[in-house]
Amino acid sequence: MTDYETIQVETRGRVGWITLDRPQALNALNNQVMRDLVDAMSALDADEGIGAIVITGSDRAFAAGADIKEMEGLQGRDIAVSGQFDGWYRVAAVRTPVIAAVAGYALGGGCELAMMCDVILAADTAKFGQPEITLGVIPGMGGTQRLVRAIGYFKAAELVLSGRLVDAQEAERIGLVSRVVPAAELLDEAGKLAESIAAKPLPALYAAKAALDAALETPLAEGLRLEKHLFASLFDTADQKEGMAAFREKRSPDFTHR
Ligand code: CO8
Repeated sequence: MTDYETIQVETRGRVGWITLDRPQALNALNNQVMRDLVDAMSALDADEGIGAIVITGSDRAFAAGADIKEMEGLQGRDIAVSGQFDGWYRVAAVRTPVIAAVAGYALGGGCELAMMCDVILAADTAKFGQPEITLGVIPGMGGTQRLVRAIGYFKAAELVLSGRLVDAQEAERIGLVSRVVPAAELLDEAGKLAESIAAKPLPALYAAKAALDAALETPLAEGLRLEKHLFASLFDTADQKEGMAAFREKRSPDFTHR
Protein backbone atom coordinates (compact mmCIF):
# COMPACT_ATOMS: atom_id res chain seq x y z
CA MET A 1 0.00 0.00 0.00
CA THR A 2 1.35 3.44 -0.96
CA ASP A 3 2.36 5.78 1.88
CA TYR A 4 0.61 9.15 1.68
CA GLU A 5 1.42 12.46 3.31
CA THR A 6 -2.10 13.56 4.26
CA ILE A 7 -4.26 10.44 4.39
CA GLN A 8 -4.07 6.91 5.77
CA VAL A 9 -5.28 4.09 3.59
CA GLU A 10 -5.95 0.47 4.44
CA THR A 11 -8.09 -2.35 3.14
CA ARG A 12 -10.08 -4.70 5.36
CA GLY A 13 -11.60 -7.51 3.36
CA ARG A 14 -13.50 -5.95 0.47
CA VAL A 15 -13.62 -2.48 2.07
CA GLY A 16 -11.09 0.32 1.45
CA TRP A 17 -10.68 2.79 4.31
CA ILE A 18 -9.36 6.32 3.77
CA THR A 19 -8.73 8.49 6.83
CA LEU A 20 -7.98 12.17 6.31
CA ASP A 21 -4.97 12.96 8.45
CA ARG A 22 -4.04 16.65 8.72
CA PRO A 23 -4.96 17.15 12.38
CA GLN A 24 -3.07 20.45 12.69
CA ALA A 25 -5.47 22.01 10.14
CA LEU A 26 -8.68 20.12 11.04
CA ASN A 27 -8.17 18.11 7.84
CA ALA A 28 -8.40 21.19 5.62
CA LEU A 29 -8.35 20.05 2.02
CA ASN A 30 -5.20 21.41 0.45
CA ASN A 31 -3.79 20.39 -2.93
CA GLN A 32 -1.77 17.57 -1.40
CA VAL A 33 -4.91 16.06 0.18
CA MET A 34 -6.63 16.26 -3.20
CA ARG A 35 -3.73 14.54 -4.95
CA ASP A 36 -3.49 11.85 -2.25
CA LEU A 37 -7.24 11.23 -2.27
CA VAL A 38 -7.45 11.05 -6.06
CA ASP A 39 -4.58 8.60 -6.16
CA ALA A 40 -5.87 6.38 -3.34
CA MET A 41 -9.46 6.37 -4.58
CA SER A 42 -8.41 5.61 -8.16
CA ALA A 43 -6.35 2.65 -6.94
CA LEU A 44 -9.18 1.29 -4.76
CA ASP A 45 -11.67 1.89 -7.57
CA ALA A 46 -9.55 -0.10 -10.01
CA ASP A 47 -9.31 -3.05 -7.58
CA GLU A 48 -11.99 -5.69 -8.17
CA GLY A 49 -11.35 -6.92 -4.64
CA ILE A 50 -12.90 -3.71 -3.29
CA GLY A 51 -16.68 -3.27 -3.18
CA ALA A 52 -16.99 -0.20 -0.95
CA ILE A 53 -14.84 2.72 0.24
CA VAL A 54 -15.20 4.56 3.55
CA ILE A 55 -13.84 8.10 3.89
CA THR A 56 -13.53 9.43 7.40
CA GLY A 57 -11.63 12.04 9.39
CA SER A 58 -10.95 12.53 13.09
CA ASP A 59 -13.25 12.93 16.10
CA ARG A 60 -12.89 16.70 15.76
CA ALA A 61 -13.20 17.16 12.02
CA PHE A 62 -14.14 15.23 8.91
CA ALA A 63 -12.71 18.26 7.06
CA ALA A 64 -13.04 21.97 7.94
CA GLY A 65 -13.08 22.98 4.28
CA ALA A 66 -10.67 23.76 1.51
CA ASP A 67 -7.41 25.11 2.90
CA ILE A 68 -8.08 28.81 3.32
CA LYS A 69 -4.42 29.66 3.88
CA GLU A 70 -3.45 27.94 0.62
CA MET A 71 -6.28 29.64 -1.31
CA GLU A 72 -6.00 33.13 0.14
CA GLY A 73 -3.46 34.55 -2.34
CA LEU A 74 -4.89 32.96 -5.49
CA GLN A 75 -6.12 34.97 -8.46
CA GLY A 76 -9.21 33.95 -10.40
CA ARG A 77 -7.01 32.93 -13.29
CA ASP A 78 -5.15 30.42 -11.10
CA ILE A 79 -8.39 28.57 -10.47
CA ALA A 80 -10.07 28.97 -13.84
CA VAL A 81 -7.14 28.20 -16.08
CA SER A 82 -4.76 25.97 -14.16
CA GLY A 83 -7.29 23.27 -13.36
CA GLN A 84 -5.50 22.82 -10.05
CA PHE A 85 -8.72 21.86 -8.26
CA ASP A 86 -10.01 19.56 -11.00
CA GLY A 87 -8.98 16.44 -9.09
CA TRP A 88 -12.13 16.82 -7.01
CA TYR A 89 -14.19 15.86 -10.07
CA ARG A 90 -12.27 12.60 -10.20
CA VAL A 91 -13.01 11.88 -6.54
CA ALA A 92 -16.71 12.21 -7.33
CA ALA A 93 -16.45 9.99 -10.41
CA VAL A 94 -15.40 6.65 -8.88
CA ARG A 95 -17.70 3.74 -9.71
CA THR A 96 -17.32 2.07 -6.29
CA PRO A 97 -19.90 2.98 -3.61
CA VAL A 98 -18.42 5.46 -1.11
CA ILE A 99 -19.55 6.10 2.47
CA ALA A 100 -18.61 9.30 4.29
CA ALA A 101 -18.33 8.66 8.04
CA VAL A 102 -18.50 12.16 9.49
CA ALA A 103 -17.62 13.24 13.04
CA GLY A 104 -17.04 16.88 13.97
CA TYR A 105 -16.83 19.57 11.31
CA ALA A 106 -17.75 18.93 7.68
CA LEU A 107 -17.64 22.50 6.41
CA GLY A 108 -17.26 24.07 2.99
CA GLY A 109 -15.20 21.67 0.90
CA GLY A 110 -15.57 19.12 3.72
CA CYS A 111 -19.35 19.14 3.36
CA GLU A 112 -18.89 19.05 -0.42
CA LEU A 113 -16.56 16.04 -0.13
CA ALA A 114 -19.17 14.25 2.00
CA MET A 115 -21.77 15.05 -0.67
CA MET A 116 -19.53 13.47 -3.35
CA CYS A 117 -20.08 10.19 -1.49
CA ASP A 118 -23.12 7.94 -1.83
CA VAL A 119 -24.05 7.64 1.83
CA ILE A 120 -23.31 10.05 4.68
CA LEU A 121 -23.29 8.55 8.18
CA ALA A 122 -22.98 11.16 10.91
CA ALA A 123 -21.75 10.95 14.48
CA ASP A 124 -23.92 12.91 16.90
CA THR A 125 -21.02 15.41 17.08
CA ALA A 126 -21.13 16.21 13.35
CA LYS A 127 -21.65 19.76 12.10
CA PHE A 128 -22.29 20.49 8.44
CA GLY A 129 -22.32 23.77 6.59
CA GLN A 130 -21.26 25.88 3.63
CA PRO A 131 -19.72 28.92 5.35
CA GLU A 132 -17.88 30.18 2.26
CA ILE A 133 -20.09 33.28 2.09
CA THR A 134 -18.46 34.49 5.32
CA LEU A 135 -15.11 34.43 3.49
CA GLY A 136 -16.41 36.43 0.53
CA VAL A 137 -16.74 33.44 -1.79
CA ILE A 138 -19.24 30.66 -2.53
CA PRO A 139 -18.98 26.85 -2.51
CA GLY A 140 -16.71 25.75 -5.35
CA MET A 141 -16.59 21.95 -5.13
CA GLY A 142 -20.24 21.28 -5.94
CA GLY A 143 -21.92 22.68 -2.82
CA THR A 144 -24.51 24.86 -4.52
CA GLN A 145 -25.47 22.05 -6.88
CA ARG A 146 -25.37 18.94 -4.70
CA LEU A 147 -26.91 20.62 -1.64
CA VAL A 148 -29.92 21.79 -3.68
CA ARG A 149 -30.37 18.29 -5.06
CA ALA A 150 -29.95 16.74 -1.60
CA ILE A 151 -32.16 18.95 0.56
CA GLY A 152 -34.11 21.15 -1.87
CA TYR A 153 -33.65 24.73 -3.01
CA PHE A 154 -35.04 26.64 -0.04
CA LYS A 155 -33.12 24.83 2.70
CA ALA A 156 -29.94 24.86 0.62
CA ALA A 157 -30.36 28.56 -0.15
CA GLU A 158 -30.70 29.41 3.54
CA LEU A 159 -27.51 27.52 4.40
CA VAL A 160 -25.43 28.80 1.47
CA LEU A 161 -26.58 32.42 1.82
CA SER A 162 -26.24 32.62 5.61
CA GLY A 163 -23.33 30.22 6.17
CA ARG A 164 -25.28 28.73 9.11
CA LEU A 165 -24.05 25.35 10.36
CA VAL A 166 -26.45 22.49 11.07
CA ASP A 167 -25.92 19.82 13.71
CA ALA A 168 -26.22 16.10 13.02
CA GLN A 169 -29.88 15.88 14.03
CA GLU A 170 -30.90 18.72 11.73
CA ALA A 171 -28.76 17.27 8.94
CA GLU A 172 -30.67 14.00 9.28
CA ARG A 173 -34.03 15.76 9.40
CA ILE A 174 -33.36 17.69 6.19
CA GLY A 175 -32.10 14.59 4.38
CA LEU A 176 -28.39 15.34 4.15
CA VAL A 177 -27.32 12.33 6.22
CA SER A 178 -28.86 8.90 6.17
CA ARG A 179 -28.32 8.11 9.86
CA VAL A 180 -26.95 9.63 13.07
CA VAL A 181 -25.09 7.34 15.46
CA PRO A 182 -23.28 7.90 18.77
CA ALA A 183 -19.75 9.17 18.02
CA ALA A 184 -18.14 6.15 19.67
CA GLU A 185 -20.00 3.84 17.26
CA LEU A 186 -19.41 5.76 14.03
CA LEU A 187 -16.60 3.66 12.60
CA ASP A 188 -18.23 0.35 13.62
CA GLU A 189 -21.49 1.39 11.97
CA ALA A 190 -19.68 2.61 8.86
CA GLY A 191 -17.75 -0.65 8.74
CA LYS A 192 -20.89 -2.77 9.04
CA LEU A 193 -22.65 -0.84 6.30
CA ALA A 194 -19.58 -0.90 4.05
CA GLU A 195 -19.15 -4.67 4.52
CA SER A 196 -22.80 -5.26 3.78
CA ILE A 197 -22.53 -3.24 0.56
CA ALA A 198 -19.17 -4.72 -0.47
CA ALA A 199 -20.54 -8.27 -0.14
CA LYS A 200 -23.06 -7.57 -2.89
CA PRO A 201 -22.21 -8.48 -6.50
CA LEU A 202 -19.75 -5.93 -7.90
CA PRO A 203 -21.34 -5.62 -11.37
CA ALA A 204 -24.71 -4.84 -9.75
CA LEU A 205 -23.09 -2.33 -7.37
CA TYR A 206 -21.45 -0.47 -10.26
CA ALA A 207 -24.73 -0.50 -12.21
CA ALA A 208 -26.77 0.68 -9.22
CA LYS A 209 -24.39 3.57 -8.54
CA ALA A 210 -24.35 4.59 -12.23
CA ALA A 211 -28.16 4.55 -12.33
CA LEU A 212 -28.48 6.51 -9.07
CA ASP A 213 -25.96 9.09 -10.35
CA ALA A 214 -28.02 9.47 -13.52
CA ALA A 215 -31.07 10.36 -11.44
CA LEU A 216 -29.24 13.53 -10.37
CA GLU A 217 -28.10 14.45 -13.82
CA THR A 218 -30.61 13.45 -16.47
CA PRO A 219 -34.27 14.00 -17.38
CA LEU A 220 -36.53 11.14 -16.20
CA ALA A 221 -36.96 9.53 -19.64
CA GLU A 222 -33.21 9.34 -20.19
CA GLY A 223 -32.61 8.00 -16.68
CA LEU A 224 -35.26 5.34 -17.19
CA ARG A 225 -33.64 4.31 -20.48
CA LEU A 226 -30.25 3.99 -18.77
CA GLU A 227 -31.77 1.99 -15.91
CA LYS A 228 -33.44 -0.40 -18.35
CA HIS A 229 -30.17 -0.87 -20.22
CA LEU A 230 -28.17 -1.46 -17.04
CA PHE A 231 -30.85 -3.81 -15.66
CA ALA A 232 -30.70 -5.89 -18.85
CA SER A 233 -26.89 -5.94 -18.86
CA LEU A 234 -26.83 -7.58 -15.42
CA PHE A 235 -28.55 -10.67 -16.88
CA ASP A 236 -25.22 -11.40 -18.60
CA THR A 237 -23.40 -11.67 -15.26
CA ALA A 238 -22.62 -14.85 -13.35
CA ASP A 239 -23.81 -13.20 -10.15
CA GLN A 240 -27.33 -12.69 -11.50
CA LYS A 241 -27.54 -16.42 -12.30
CA GLU A 242 -26.13 -17.26 -8.88
CA GLY A 243 -28.33 -14.78 -7.00
CA MET A 244 -31.54 -16.03 -8.58
CA ALA A 245 -30.55 -19.73 -8.37
CA ALA A 246 -29.75 -19.27 -4.68
CA PHE A 247 -33.19 -17.73 -4.14
CA ARG A 248 -34.89 -20.66 -5.89
CA GLU A 249 -32.81 -23.22 -3.99
CA LYS A 250 -33.39 -21.42 -0.67
CA ARG A 251 -29.68 -20.98 0.11
CA SER A 252 -27.25 -18.08 0.50
CA PRO A 253 -25.70 -16.87 -2.76
CA ASP A 254 -22.00 -17.36 -3.36
CA PHE A 255 -21.10 -14.33 -5.47
CA THR A 256 -17.92 -14.25 -7.55
CA HIS A 257 -18.33 -10.57 -8.47
CA ARG A 258 -18.43 -11.46 -12.16
N1 CO8 B 1 -8.18 26.04 6.10
C1 CO8 B 1 -6.98 26.15 6.67
N2 CO8 B 1 -6.76 25.99 7.99
C2 CO8 B 1 -7.83 25.69 8.75
C3 CO8 B 1 -9.12 25.54 8.21
C4 CO8 B 1 -9.28 25.72 6.80
N3 CO8 B 1 -10.46 25.57 6.18
N4 CO8 B 1 -9.98 25.25 9.21
C5 CO8 B 1 -9.24 25.22 10.34
N5 CO8 B 1 -7.95 25.47 10.07
C6 CO8 B 1 -6.82 25.52 11.01
C7 CO8 B 1 -6.86 26.79 11.83
O1 CO8 B 1 -6.30 27.87 11.12
C8 CO8 B 1 -6.06 26.38 13.04
O2 CO8 B 1 -4.70 26.41 12.69
P1 CO8 B 1 -3.64 27.21 13.65
O3 CO8 B 1 -3.71 26.44 14.95
O4 CO8 B 1 -2.35 27.06 12.92
O5 CO8 B 1 -4.17 28.58 13.78
C9 CO8 B 1 -6.43 24.91 13.22
O6 CO8 B 1 -6.96 24.47 11.96
C10 CO8 B 1 -7.51 24.70 14.27
O7 CO8 B 1 -8.61 25.51 13.95
P2 CO8 B 1 -9.26 26.56 14.97
O8 CO8 B 1 -8.25 27.03 15.96
O9 CO8 B 1 -9.97 27.61 14.18
O10 CO8 B 1 -10.30 25.60 15.71
P3 CO8 B 1 -11.67 26.00 16.40
O11 CO8 B 1 -12.13 24.79 17.12
O12 CO8 B 1 -11.54 27.28 17.15
O13 CO8 B 1 -12.67 26.32 15.16
C11 CO8 B 1 -13.71 25.86 13.04
C12 CO8 B 1 -13.03 25.28 14.30
C13 CO8 B 1 -15.06 26.50 13.42
C14 CO8 B 1 -13.96 24.72 12.08
C15 CO8 B 1 -12.80 26.95 12.41
O14 CO8 B 1 -11.50 26.40 12.27
C16 CO8 B 1 -13.25 27.41 11.06
O15 CO8 B 1 -14.17 28.21 10.97
N6 CO8 B 1 -12.60 26.94 9.95
C17 CO8 B 1 -12.88 27.38 8.63
C18 CO8 B 1 -14.18 26.79 8.12
C19 CO8 B 1 -14.48 27.32 6.72
O16 CO8 B 1 -14.70 28.49 6.52
N7 CO8 B 1 -14.48 26.41 5.72
C20 CO8 B 1 -14.72 26.75 4.36
C21 CO8 B 1 -13.43 26.99 3.66
S1 CO8 B 1 -13.65 27.58 1.99
C22 CO8 B 1 -14.02 26.19 1.11
O17 CO8 B 1 -14.09 25.10 1.62
C23 CO8 B 1 -14.23 26.38 -0.35
C24 CO8 B 1 -14.31 25.03 -1.05
C25 CO8 B 1 -14.30 25.22 -2.52
C26 CO8 B 1 -12.92 25.07 -3.14
C27 CO8 B 1 -13.11 25.08 -4.61
C28 CO8 B 1 -11.87 25.04 -5.41
C29 CO8 B 1 -12.21 25.15 -6.91
